[in-house]
Amino acid sequence: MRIEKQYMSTENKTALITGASSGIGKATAVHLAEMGYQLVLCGRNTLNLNEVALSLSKKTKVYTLLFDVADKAAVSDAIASLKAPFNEIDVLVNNAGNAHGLDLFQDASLEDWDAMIDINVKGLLYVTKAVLPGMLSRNKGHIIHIGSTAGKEVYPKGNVYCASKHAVDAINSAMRIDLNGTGIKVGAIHPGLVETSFSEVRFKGDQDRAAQVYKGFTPLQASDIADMIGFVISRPYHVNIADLIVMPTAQANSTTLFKGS
Ligand code: 8X3
Repeated sequence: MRIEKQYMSTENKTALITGASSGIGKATAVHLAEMGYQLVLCGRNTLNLNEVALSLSKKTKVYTLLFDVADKAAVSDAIASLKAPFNEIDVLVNNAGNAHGLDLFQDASLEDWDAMIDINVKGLLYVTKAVLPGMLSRNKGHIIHIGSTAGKEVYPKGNVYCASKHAVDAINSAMRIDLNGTGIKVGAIHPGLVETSFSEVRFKGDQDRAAQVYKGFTPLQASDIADMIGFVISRPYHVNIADLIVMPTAQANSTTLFKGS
């Protein structure tokens, strides 16, 4: 049987990336601009977001949307405000997400838990719900969730961060069932240790503690995950990468890491 290969052309295609002002989101913006996508870059940090947008504007059409993914009304208003040529989203990269704290369950703060559930879970749902109607009306689109190895297993003191990423894992699987037959692809990429500002945010600005996380081995870089996203969205139409776990070679799982190489 001959399977017709329908590679996704990027001509006039638009990708919307949340958390695009730094880390994996920023690297993804750079990578997708290279691939020829038009970009809608979303974030909360005006200065950083504009800087990314400006640097990519020589390569492709870029539009920025400033909103907090955890603010339901702001999310739907921002997505509804998109006009041509940015209003037909072909690829949604649900990247915005953070860890707040690394504490025993009994010591962790409710504020940290709220932040992780609001951003990592509710934020992802709000953005997806706002983007989906357009994809459904066109019977096409590709949604990529950035999960985590913390969504596949739990580790000491990871409690609610791990729970939030397990929720992303469940949402990814559930959406694939409910959207089956609509023509929309849904998949997740689950990174292990990636050297970004992730640990600095988790440890509330403690740079020394954050740097320790990535010492003694070669961690992934944000560009490694951007590269994976580029791969996933450039498969032929009949191929959907549903779930992809990516770790540094030195990492076997959340608690097994070979340091000293
Ligand atoms: C990032 C990976 O191991 O710090 O989500 O949770 S980990």
